Amino acid sequence: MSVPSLSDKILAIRKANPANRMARHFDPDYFNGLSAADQARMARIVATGVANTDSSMGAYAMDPSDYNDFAPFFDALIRDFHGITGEISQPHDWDVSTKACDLGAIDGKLKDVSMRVRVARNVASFPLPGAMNRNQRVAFEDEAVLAFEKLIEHPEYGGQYLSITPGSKHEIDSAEYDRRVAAHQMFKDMSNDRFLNVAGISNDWPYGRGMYVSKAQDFLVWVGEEDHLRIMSMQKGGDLNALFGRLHAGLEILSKVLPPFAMSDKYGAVASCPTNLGAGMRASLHMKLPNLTKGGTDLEVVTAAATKYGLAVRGAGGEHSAAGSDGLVDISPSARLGVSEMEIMQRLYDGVAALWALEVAR
Ligand code: DAR
Repeated sequence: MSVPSLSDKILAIRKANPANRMARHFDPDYFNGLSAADQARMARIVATGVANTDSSMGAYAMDPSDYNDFAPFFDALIRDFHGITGEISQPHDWDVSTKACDLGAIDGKLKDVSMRVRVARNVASFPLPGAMNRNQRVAFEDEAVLAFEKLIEHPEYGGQYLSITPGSKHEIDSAEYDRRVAAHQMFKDMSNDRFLNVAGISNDWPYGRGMYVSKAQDFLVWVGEEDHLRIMSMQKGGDLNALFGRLHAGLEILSKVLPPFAMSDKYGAVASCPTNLGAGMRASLHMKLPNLTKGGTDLEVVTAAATKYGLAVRGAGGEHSAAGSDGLVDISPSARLGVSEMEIMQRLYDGVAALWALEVAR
């Protein structure tokens, strides 16, 4: 019996798993028309969605050039996920002074929400994490450490770099690593993620991985997670303007001391996953919605309500996690491509106001 070809496998996945966007948009005729070298490249890009048939996206770019080199495939995938039919363009607007967005003004009870906004950035001079070898991961980490030495010169961002690369002069022990993960600062062991494993993104764990954390613990940079960098601002309380302003200023400093970021004219910030293109931003907050989630037992009602306001709902433990028993959920705007940073902040503010009104009305 002949071994099924990659195309045969993907067509079978498309039938059995219609939610797998890679399978939905994979075109065997397009694939067969590629050179052998490009077929091998594309096989790595789609490997995660072939092995994990329950993927929602099912593809990761291996190099910034992939989005151009395989444009027919990626364009269809990106339009599907981001819901864009017309022209794709990525505006940038970080002017936090335009409109006050303080959740505490909606209700005093919203002053204790935990907020986080992050952007994904990759530098153009390295392959994306799925195609890096161990030396490249450590070499990139060394570049990031040099940039952090400059960041530390700014008092509001002063802090330290914590590496989990064996032998690094910034290496922390496993107890400190576990403590930082428990504090929701450091990312979890990537080698446990079946999606990232097949894509090669978690290869060489834990080499080339670490995090920068400011003294105030309100500005962090993950090094070597799903993207080269995840740059984030975090704080309790409802002041979204301060949260976003801190991220923007920190990003500006880093962009001047790091090698140039991989940016696409069409898709904005280049990311490993097509879901993270555009602003490359995920703005989220943890809030308790015990009524809308029936004490955390039911995400259906809150997800349906959130979708109406362009918001996504996750459990507070991150992607693929459940809600807390007190109804604690992670709320974030879904749109990342074709919307500016300030539009994302505004959608989060407006969406939270609407969800809170539904919560207190129950
Ligand atoms: N689980 C993968 C990725 C989905 C998007 N989330 C990211 N990039 N962290 C999937 O294709 O379902």
